[in-house]
Amino acid sequence: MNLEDGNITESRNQMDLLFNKAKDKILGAEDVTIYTHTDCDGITAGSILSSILDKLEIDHEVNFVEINQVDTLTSDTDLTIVSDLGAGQDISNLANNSNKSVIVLDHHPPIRRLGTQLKGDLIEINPNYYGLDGSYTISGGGLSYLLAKSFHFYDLSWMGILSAVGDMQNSMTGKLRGLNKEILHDSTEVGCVDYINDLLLYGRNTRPLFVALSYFGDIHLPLTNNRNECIHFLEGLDIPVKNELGTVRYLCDLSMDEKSRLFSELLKMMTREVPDRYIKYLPKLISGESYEFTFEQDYTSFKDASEYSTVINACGRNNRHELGMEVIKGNRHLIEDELQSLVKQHKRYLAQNMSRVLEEGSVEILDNIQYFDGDGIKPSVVGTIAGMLLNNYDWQKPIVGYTHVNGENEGYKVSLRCSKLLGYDGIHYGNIVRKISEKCGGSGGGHSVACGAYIPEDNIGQFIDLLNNAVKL
Ligand SMILES: [Mn+2]
Repeated sequence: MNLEDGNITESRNQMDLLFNKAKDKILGAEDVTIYTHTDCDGITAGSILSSILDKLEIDHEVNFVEINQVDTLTSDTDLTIVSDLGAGQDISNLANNSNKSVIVLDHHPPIRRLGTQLKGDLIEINPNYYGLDGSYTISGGGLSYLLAKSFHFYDLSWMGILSAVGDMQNSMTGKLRGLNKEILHDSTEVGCVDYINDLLLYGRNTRPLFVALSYFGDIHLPLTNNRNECIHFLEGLDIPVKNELGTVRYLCDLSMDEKSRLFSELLKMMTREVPDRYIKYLPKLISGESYEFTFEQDYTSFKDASEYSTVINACGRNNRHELGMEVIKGNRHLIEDELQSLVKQHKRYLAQNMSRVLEEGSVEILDNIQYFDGDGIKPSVVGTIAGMLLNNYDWQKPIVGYTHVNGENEGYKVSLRCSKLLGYDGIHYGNIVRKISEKCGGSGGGHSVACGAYIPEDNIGQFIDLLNNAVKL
């Protein structure tokens, strides 16, 4: 195994003791309830756990839940597994029954101390207890795979890669790190995953290269949203847009030579656009590792891990988590049509709402941030749309979008996205947003360059002001 530092091996061994305990619990269970998060990582984690239990022929039910539902969850089964959430929430409702067991597999910062026991039997496995940063070393699905590994179900390892990529664990360095590398090792060993160094253009298998290029990066470039310019640019580099048969070419069709020419030109172009202090980070924005599933067909959304995660997110964000799980579990043939129309609708919805914000000029520019009132946009995609808008505006300021949430806790769902370059500056927006949202009577947090919050109705103005003042660059 090729892991970066010695400590990781010791941490891994300590975690393995718990995985073995969890394995015994599962083998002794009559039936199991699974609660997992609603995002790509959570859906994938649920799929791995369900696949384990299928193989063992143990009855189970998978439920997809939001973070704020965790403290009210209950279960009738003798074993409950909570994945990709639970570490940061009160789980005493689940774990206070003396003849029941709970396994928590979460990579988020824990609120309980290591070894905490409640009335029921609790096995809590979390990398943060062992000095490993759960935001990039392993995902919720990754932990679920390590559990599968204790049963020798190595064939599920590709799902651990899908969940890591879906959780953006590779986004800052362009490659998977920490325990994710163990999963990558397993999945290449069994031959279900290939990885190559490639350009980080989204849509390697499904977007014509000139289209992929027009969406590239979170910095505004002469190529941004300009397909004609992209075609000229490629022609200038002697990279044909179509092959001899007249079929349009995708990134995955390019030779290494063509890719390196493209890399150099993009680097030059971006160097002209950014302040000097960012230049050293540019190569990481342009190239990195891409992960492919060997058993999937070329030119489909399932070949590349990041495109696959978009499909799963489309399911999750449209409240069709079970559809995403069936895809991952290999039952795609049963839901092919439904899935296709859902993904199509999802993409159309995103494009329409993005154009609406652009056309209405709703983005307000403040000194240190820019924001838009995304009223009417579904709360689950306001962040996706903010991210899509980023390279149309000033990439040196984070962009914040918010939209109404209905239901019990009326207020706003707020999402922030910014260029990775700002993340390299060392600003952790997830932490800033968490603190400010608490000041405003809400809650929030997340990654350094992608995070969100819930803010009470009347305090949204205060939130925007505080955020604008907090991030003096
Ligand atoms: Mn996760």
